Amino acid sequence: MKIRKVFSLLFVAVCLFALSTSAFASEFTPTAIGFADTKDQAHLLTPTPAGVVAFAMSLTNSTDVDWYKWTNTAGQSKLINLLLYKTGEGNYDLGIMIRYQDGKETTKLYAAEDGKVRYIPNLYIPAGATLFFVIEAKVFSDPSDVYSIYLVDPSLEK
Ligand SMILES: [Ca+2]
Repeated sequence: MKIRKVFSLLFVAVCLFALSTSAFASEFTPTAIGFADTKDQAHLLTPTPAGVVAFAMSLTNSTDVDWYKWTNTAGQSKLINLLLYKTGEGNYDLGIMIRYQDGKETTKLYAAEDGKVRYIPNLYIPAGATLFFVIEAKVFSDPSDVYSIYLVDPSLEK
């Protein structure tokens, strides 16, 4: 009898957790709808020192994409480390494009898959060039899955 009570309490606790998780998901979703859906609407980011998250967001559904950009205005070339990390079950891809100062652009190139991480170290961005990158769902699981972008300029002090 006592064990049954413990189990029923556990069951209630699990239900409460599930409820609060879904409440979070429905609350979170509207903020991500329509965010940075095209390259022209890319959200501007600024590189940070190593270990600092530049931005965190979520995808709304399997067809949602989020574009970001950064223009190198330092007057000299930069070596940038770009990393995507994601919580939850889904699996997200990281694609990059570089637009050079004369307007020429690369095609979209994808970072190699490494579990929940996509990592491109030592990305050479010439002066005046713009780095575009996009987060796409390879496998979409839930809109409450949060991804974090690390856009690191190692020459910056923390
Ligand atoms: Ca979006």
